[in-house]
Parts: sequence; structure tokens; C-alpha cells
Amino acid sequence: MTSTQQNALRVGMVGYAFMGAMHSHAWRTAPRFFDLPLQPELAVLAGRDQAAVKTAAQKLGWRDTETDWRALVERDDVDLIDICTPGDTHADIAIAALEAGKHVLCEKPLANSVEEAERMTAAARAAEANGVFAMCGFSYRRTPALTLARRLVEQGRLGTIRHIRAQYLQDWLTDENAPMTWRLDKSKSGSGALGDIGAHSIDAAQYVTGLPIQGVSGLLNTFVHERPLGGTRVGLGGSGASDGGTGTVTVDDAAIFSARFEGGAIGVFEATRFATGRKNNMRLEVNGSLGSLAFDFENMNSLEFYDATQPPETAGFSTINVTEAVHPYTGNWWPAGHGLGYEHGFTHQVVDLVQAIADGTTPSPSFDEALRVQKVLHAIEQSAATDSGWQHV
Ligand code: SOE
Repeated sequence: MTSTQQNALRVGMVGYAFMGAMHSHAWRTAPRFFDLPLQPELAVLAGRDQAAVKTAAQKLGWRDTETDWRALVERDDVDLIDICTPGDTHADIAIAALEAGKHVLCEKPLANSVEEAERMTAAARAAEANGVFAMCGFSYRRTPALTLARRLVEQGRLGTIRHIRAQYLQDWLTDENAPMTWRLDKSKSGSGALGDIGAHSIDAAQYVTGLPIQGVSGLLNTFVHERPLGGTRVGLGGSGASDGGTGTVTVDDAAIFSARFEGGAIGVFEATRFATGRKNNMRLEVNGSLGSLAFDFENMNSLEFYDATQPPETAGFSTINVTEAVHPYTGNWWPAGHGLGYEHGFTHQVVDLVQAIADGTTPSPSFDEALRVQKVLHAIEQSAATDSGWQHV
């Protein structure tokens, strides 16, 4: 099967659940709204069940299918492998793809352990010498408001950073009868809320401030230890109905941790799937010597900004409507005020990955950056496991 155009970037994707559907949307949409130097093609979709992957390919717009990712990474009509699978397969697929000369986009978190992430990063560094590149899919940093936040910090508009405050609040597990999923099985997911959504907050905090986390103290908690087997996640096409039996939850339901950043800033983080009423509430606030910014994903087209250099009589948080053509990415979409959604961050992710590949530059977040997040996750788990510094009252 050959490309239909000269500057094609033929994509092979592994996995077609929530992230597979979202990444398919991004690959389809990016060339329609951005002038790209390479033209993504949805070439091959891989999944273990032949009938199911063919149905998914038809629905999501993929030309061909495979039932074995190993066959996919060896195909000479595929240029990039997009990994949308549970974390326990990220390392094997990414390393095989990079060694086969394929660019890689890998969903977050990079891996289920630092050891895996280190092997993936070594493979990415080696591949880059041959003009093969890799990116990890921390998509929230490509929400226009968070990209703007990064620019304001870079311009010095916040001054010296003092506080970072991050929460990622969901509630899809509040019901103790919500069924087991791979996300609750440590052997598949690596961790629970910590790595699934806490990783986003860690990446966003480091990205916006430009400051790496240097130390953490954490607490992990599991509220519900046994869940019904056989159901599907409600809200992702699942009814939650179960066919009997229970499984043991082996990951955290919630994580809270404090952090020390390079330069002396301190941070508090919270990630939970039990924040009743909060559906996908990712928030970040940064306080600096000259100002503050605050982002709330449930109001994702706005960025709150406080300029402490303003005279007191006019000081106050202003709401920046991040939909003007001057703002990151937004000029390629709708007129000011019409707003973007969750899916646009994934399209912007594709845009920047394709541009980096065409320019021969390292995409960001690179596997090296994602490895740093993995090390923070591991440090939090180590801290929580040793209960160090926890004073019992
Ligand atoms: C968890 O519910 C989840 O699907 C994460 O896995 C995604 O990374 C995040 O974008 C939305 O929430």
C-alpha cells in the first residue's frame, strides 16, 4: 500500500479506545486547519481483535489494520507509530518502533516504571541520531491558555516563582460499584490517579514555570479495594453493568503531594478520581513576585492573570479570553470568543510533532522530559511507601 502524496507522514496507531479515538481525530483534523510540512495519513490501525479493529478502523478513518503491533512496526509503508495502549506495553512498542526507524508518539505517562522510561529514552536518543523523533503526549500543555501561561512566565510577567498549586479532580470512581478496569490494575497501568492524571499536573507545572521538581513528599490512598468485574467504564460508552465476581484494586484512588522546585518555589498537588461532582477539573495556579496566573480546564478558554505591577486602585485578577488570533494556536480556528475544547490540545500536539519531524528538531515533551515526570512519580510512590516525615497526631 503506497502513500497518496509525496510529503506523506504515514501513521500506524496501536489501540483504539478513548485515546485511540482522540488521536485519530487529531491526525484527521490537524492538516485541515494548519499548514503542515508533512501530510499525516491514517494508514494502519492495530488491535488484537481482528473484527473489532476493522470496525474501529472503518469508524475512525484508518486505511488498513493489523492484529499484531510487531507486524505494524516492521511495515515499510508506515513512518510513525502512535501508542494509545495501557502503560504496560509502552516500552516494548516504543523501543521496537524506534529501532525500526519509526517516529513515535506515546501516550502519557511514558511508562510504568523509571527503568522502562530510561530504556525508552535511551532508544529515543539513539534514534534521533538517525533523524527519528519521539514525543510523549502530555496534551494539556497545548491548551492555548497553558501555552500562553508559559509565555507570560518566560517574559518575566510573574517575576520570581514562589507557589505552584495544582489539582486534577475527577469523580468517575466515586461509586464503589463502578467496575474494575485496566486503570485499577497496577500491572497494566503502573499507578492510579497519580500516574494517570497527576502526571498531567506534574508536566504542566514544570512546563509553565520552566522549573523542574527537585523533591517531593507524598500520600497515596485507595478508598475502594474491591470492584465488580466485567463491566465497562461508565461515560466511555460503558454501562457499568457487571457479569459477577470482583477484582482487587492495586493502585491509588487519590494522591496528594508537596514539592520543592528548582529556584526555591514550593508546590502542592492533588489528583483524585473521588472528587464527587468534579468531572475533569484540571487546575493550575502559579504565584510569583510580580503576579499570578490561574487556569481551570472547566473554563479552558480563559486564563486568570494578576499583575502586581498595576497601581493598587486598579489591581485585580483579569480574565484573559484566550481565543484571539494573537494567542497560541487559536488563529487557526474560529473567530475570537467561539472557544476550543478538550480535543484541540491533541490536534495541536500533532501539529507540533509534525513540524518538529519536518524541521529535524526534538519534539517537546521529549522522552527525556517524560522521564523526568516518571522520576517524580516514582519519588512520590517511594515517599508514600515509607510514610517518612508523617507525624501521627
Ligand atoms: C483519565 O480519566 C483521563 O482519561 C486521562 O487518562 C487522560 O490523559 C486525560 O486527558 C483525561 O482523563
